Amino acid sequence: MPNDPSGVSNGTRVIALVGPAGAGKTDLAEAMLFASGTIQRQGSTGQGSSVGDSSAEARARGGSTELNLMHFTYLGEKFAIIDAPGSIGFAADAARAIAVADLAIVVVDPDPARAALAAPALRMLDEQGIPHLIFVNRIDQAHGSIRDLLGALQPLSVSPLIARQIPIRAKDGGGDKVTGFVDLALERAYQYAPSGPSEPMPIPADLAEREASERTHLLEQLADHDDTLLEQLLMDEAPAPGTIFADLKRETSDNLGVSVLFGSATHGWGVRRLLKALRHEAPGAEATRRRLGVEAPALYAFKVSHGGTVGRLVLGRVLGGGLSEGAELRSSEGQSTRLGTMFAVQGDKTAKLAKVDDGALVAVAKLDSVKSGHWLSSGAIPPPVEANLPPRNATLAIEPADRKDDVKLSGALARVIEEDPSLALEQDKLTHELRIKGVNDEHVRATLARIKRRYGVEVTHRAPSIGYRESIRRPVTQRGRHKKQSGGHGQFGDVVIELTPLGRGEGFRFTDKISGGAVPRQYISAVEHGVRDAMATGPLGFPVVDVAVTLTDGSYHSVDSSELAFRTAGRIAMHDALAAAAPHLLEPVQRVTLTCPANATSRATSATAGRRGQMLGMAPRDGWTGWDRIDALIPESELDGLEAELRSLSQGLASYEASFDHLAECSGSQAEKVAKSRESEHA
Ligand SMILES: Nc1nc2c(ncn2[C@@H]2O[C@H](COP(=O)(O)OP(=O)(O)OP(=O)(O)O)[C@@H](O)[C@H]2O)c(=O)[nH]1
Ligand SMILES: [Mg+2]
Repeated sequence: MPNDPSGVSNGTRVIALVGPAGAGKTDLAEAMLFASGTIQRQGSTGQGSSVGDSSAEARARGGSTELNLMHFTYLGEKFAIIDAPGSIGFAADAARAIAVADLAIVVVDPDPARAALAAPALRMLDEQGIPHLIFVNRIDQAHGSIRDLLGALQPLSVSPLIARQIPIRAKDGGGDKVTGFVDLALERAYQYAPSGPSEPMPIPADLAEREASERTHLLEQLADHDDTLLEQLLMDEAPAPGTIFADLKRETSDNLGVSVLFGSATHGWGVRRLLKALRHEAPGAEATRRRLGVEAPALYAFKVSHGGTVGRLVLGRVLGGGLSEGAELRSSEGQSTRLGTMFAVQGDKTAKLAKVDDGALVAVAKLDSVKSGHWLSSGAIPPPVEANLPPRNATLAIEPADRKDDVKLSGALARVIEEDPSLALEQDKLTHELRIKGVNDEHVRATLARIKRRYGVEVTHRAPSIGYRESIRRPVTQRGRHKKQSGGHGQFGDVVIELTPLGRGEGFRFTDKISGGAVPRQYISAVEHGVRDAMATGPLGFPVVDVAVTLTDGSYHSVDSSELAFRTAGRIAMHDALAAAAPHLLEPVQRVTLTCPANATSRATSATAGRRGQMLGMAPRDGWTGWDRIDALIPESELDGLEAELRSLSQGLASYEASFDHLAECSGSQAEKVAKSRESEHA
């Protein structure tokens, strides 16, 4: 994509809006569409009138539940927006799209106490090397100082933050409010207008001194990466505006510094200044093409959507050159694929396109073999794109409310799972439960609501059964006899087994020590079958593990013995042996790795202890300043609600990953509770 001499690019630049839930990303997208003249009225998410968040789930929640795609032209420059959901449960939806954006705007709240909420977004952008700015939104509600906010944000960022504006304040009743800003690069002041562009004004006299010192600081920050500017500053020469803007552009595109601007999405304040910054400073598709290693015109599929009226659409970004409908491309899987009908996306609206520009976001129909995360290319397939997907902390056992909907439900599940990489489905081997796994409870419930709305399938759900097991304490020798005389042909099987406990995790062992043909060869495996039958449900009602059975003796009848008779004898022997062998309950214990900001660590530790957790260790989180990592073992039955508890004690920031570690003996009141609920289930 050629850049013209003004440094302005010709393709479409993609801007991702990221940051904490409720910071105002979707409203900022709306404000950008309005300020650029793309829409005639500015709606808002608060009133359910925005271009973004058009889905029923997002409207009901009052926050984004999936990414929103939009595009606009500002002063002849083309832009596309990826508006990401901030809430952790829904954030994965935009992860792949953000990874291929040219620039991200981290939208934050002005309250310094809420700065930490921006940590995950800043961290992800730094790790993936995605150029970014910070936009401090809700400046209409700002009470603290921007300096304090920057102080709280700086430790979360690898690169220095560059304050680009200082607020102009006016007394307002008891406190004061922000009524405009001084732009430090331009050295101009603006007063916010109730609607429409801010108006130029002289720099207020009482701000002159602060302006001068903040501007000097900004220039010194730039001089860290510009020796010529450094010399000019040392010589007390005033740098040319062109130098300053070129440096600011480089700071952003090379991830040397993070510019911070502020304003208000709902009032449209500071939005035009932000658009100008994008126009002059946002890197274009060419830089992203290089970052991702794209060598020929290609399409990266960042999401599959089944939500619209046009059926299955692949949402993607074009890089490395424009593409036309019908173009012959190769997929990551090596298949040759023709580009289907293409659409531009504006919220929930789509418009057909015959060809797309370099850099554009596009929705493509009839790409059935293309999945989210795949590349399509006219040349070499670029390397896989790394995206940041959260762990799945919530599981629900589900079934259709109406049995007739079984097939409909599997179809619906396949679609929502194809759309959302943070969902997964599993069938539990023991309980045969169908389980849906998602990031958190809210995420899974929103998915079930979507299934009902779109596909008309009502789903009932409950907490998944815990995989309890049982084992024994005492060795036992036991005879099992099955004898039936009913008229003609009878049934006869007779075995003696020794049942002994094994070590944890050793499973099951069956040994045949029959000598002299007490049990004929051909019936031995039937005896083992019978033993296994009895192990499926032990005396406490759960599958039996970690036992050894030795077949030592028995007898047979030349006419009446059969496989079935010996299988029954084996089952009887094992059933009685288990009951006599001091059975006990085993519960699954998960190894849990928990991460949280350090100010929440002690509360997270007590939450762990309160759930019968055993602490394994605690250390600073690798590479995350001000965060801790806790390792613990927690019984699976205690994990229910942990995710919600952690979030509530950490402003929504703490999270955990868990995986099965071992089965542990469970006794006392805990075991009684489990046995009781098992009994009532059986009743
Ligand atoms: N006062 C004020 N309210 C705002 C401003 N920007 C957004 N809001 C309100 O804040 C609420 C959340 O805004 P959204 O744009 O939905 O927030 P978001 O960042 O998209 O949130 P998620 O989609 O959940 O990540 C809405 O009620 C907005 O109307 C602002 O500048 N000032
Ligand atoms: Mg939103």
